[in-house]
Amino acid sequence: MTSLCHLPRVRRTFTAAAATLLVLLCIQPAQAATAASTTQRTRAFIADAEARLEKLGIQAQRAQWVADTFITDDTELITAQAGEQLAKVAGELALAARRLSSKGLSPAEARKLEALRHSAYLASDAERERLALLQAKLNGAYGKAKYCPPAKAGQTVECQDLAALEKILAESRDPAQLLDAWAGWHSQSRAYKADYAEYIALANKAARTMGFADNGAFWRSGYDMPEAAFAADMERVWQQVRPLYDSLHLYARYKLRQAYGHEVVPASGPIPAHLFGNMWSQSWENLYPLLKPSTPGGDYELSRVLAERKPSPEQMVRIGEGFYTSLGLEALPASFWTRSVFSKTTDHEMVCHASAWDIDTQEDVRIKMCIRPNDEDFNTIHHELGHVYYDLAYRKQPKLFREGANDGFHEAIGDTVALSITPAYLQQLGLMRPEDDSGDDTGALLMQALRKVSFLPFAYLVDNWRWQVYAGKVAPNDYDRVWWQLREQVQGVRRPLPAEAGGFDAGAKYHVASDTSYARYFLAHILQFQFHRALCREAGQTGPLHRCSIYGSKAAGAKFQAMLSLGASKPWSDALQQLSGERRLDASALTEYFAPLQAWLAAQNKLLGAADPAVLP
Ligand code: X8Z
Ligand code: ZN
Repeated sequence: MTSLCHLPRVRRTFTAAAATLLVLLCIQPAQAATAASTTQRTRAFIADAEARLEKLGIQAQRAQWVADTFITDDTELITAQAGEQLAKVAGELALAARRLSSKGLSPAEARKLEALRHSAYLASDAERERLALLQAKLNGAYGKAKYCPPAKAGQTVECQDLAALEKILAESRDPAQLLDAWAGWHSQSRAYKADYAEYIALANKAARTMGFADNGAFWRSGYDMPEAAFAADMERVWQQVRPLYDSLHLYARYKLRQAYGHEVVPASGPIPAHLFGNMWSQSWENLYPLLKPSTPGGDYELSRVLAERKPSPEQMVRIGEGFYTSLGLEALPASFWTRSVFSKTTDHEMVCHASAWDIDTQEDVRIKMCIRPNDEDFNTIHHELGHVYYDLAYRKQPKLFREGANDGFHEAIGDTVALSITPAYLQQLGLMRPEDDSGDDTGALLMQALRKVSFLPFAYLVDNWRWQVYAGKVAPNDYDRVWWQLREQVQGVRRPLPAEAGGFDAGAKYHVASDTSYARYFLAHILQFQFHRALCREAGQTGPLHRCSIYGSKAAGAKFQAMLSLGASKPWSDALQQLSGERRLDASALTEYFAPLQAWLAAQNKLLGAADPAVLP
């Protein structure tokens, strides 16, 4: 039931041979076999499962690739069928694996058996088919949604897709236009709210079959620790970073009030969601021109440079690849360049949300993106390539270990590399003139905070909402109420318009519509700073973390590659320890990275009186 943004590689397969094996393993009395032969049979079961999951997984991946890059009713059905076959077999194997003992197995074999146990299962063919169809329909509905504003007299209706609406949110400073684009997109998801509610009920049923309280509990169980401990860990780390976010929010409010006026931005309480330069107010880099420091050099914007230079999408991806190869990692396979999709097609619908694909879990790796020449996409390219390099690094592992140490690791790899896109590195690429780099780091650090710190509460709350939905604590009529309660409390952002009956604002986010877990990004935003600190150490850099770039460091590359090549063969804390010496999530690397900015924000907020609503401008 987990689908990955880096993609659905659900574990499933079932054939006549597997059925025979199950009969042997599960139905015949265990005592009839000697301990040794039982162990042998369990080993055979694992090997057989791996082979079948690999085959069906590849079929499902190919179908999904076509459905995502070419949305039609037919491709939706084909991908649903492939997904359903995989789900059926993975579920049956999971049930069988749960009846087997790991006694006598090596630690690696026991870990594989444990991985096999981790698939949800619906016994009824009809329900499984429905679940797979709903998943494909929701994904397609999100991908092709468009806002068609009412036509003005004498004009034809011009419908706007998400990319067009995002561009307005990024560039416009007209609150009415921003509000229209925001509301236009958020009104789309109501069309698939009923499908989503039905999907949740079926996914829960599948998770319950496997003994989980609900599908949220199933998701939380995938982190080598008790699920309650995982939720507590997220909360602990969120509290570590909250003061930094609060300072940034305070400073942003002051600047937004200056830009939009007191009527639009309140002196206290949550800020309207349409003003953050991003459809979900999840990353605020487009606010940089409004928030930038007045120090010299604060004027530099990568987006502006890229808009002037107009590199092709492929050229931008080649720059990304160049970073990875500078670390000593391999060049991307030739098929990556011919099979990836870098631009939005105009003759048919596609899902533009960026993703990385590992079609055959060997060398057929690809990315799918609708690349625009701006700062956000430049960073996202490095993010997607991180998935691809992780896939390539663990391709020699057995099938069941060809995964990230956990899904947060997978999301953190490319972001770790992107943390090394420093002013010094941009100058090396010729994307920054030396005279634009004043040596004062405040602007670059603020930009980084607008990407990373602003994101943390959003990443924290998406699955908080979803866990409550899965747990049955929030009925469809309350989806919006609880969504906005969390957004106000955690993010300090409010709905810019009154809520409407039948609304489904959470569904306006890709990962909700496509049922991709989101806690992974919260973990990734903490882990990437832990990885960065460790790799900078390895690269022999002793200066401040935010100035470190590991570009060109073969030592850092080798250390990184050693962790990546483990895949999921070890618990994630072992993988983390191998790289950084740490065994748990810890935001101290993030707070160390932003320490100079935290001091600057505190001084600014004091100077501007931003902390005191009575003296706000
Ligand atoms: O979905 C993504 C990636 C693909 S895994 C582009 N991200 C999240 C989002 O867009 O909401 C990256 C950061 C958060
Ligand atoms: Zn990703």
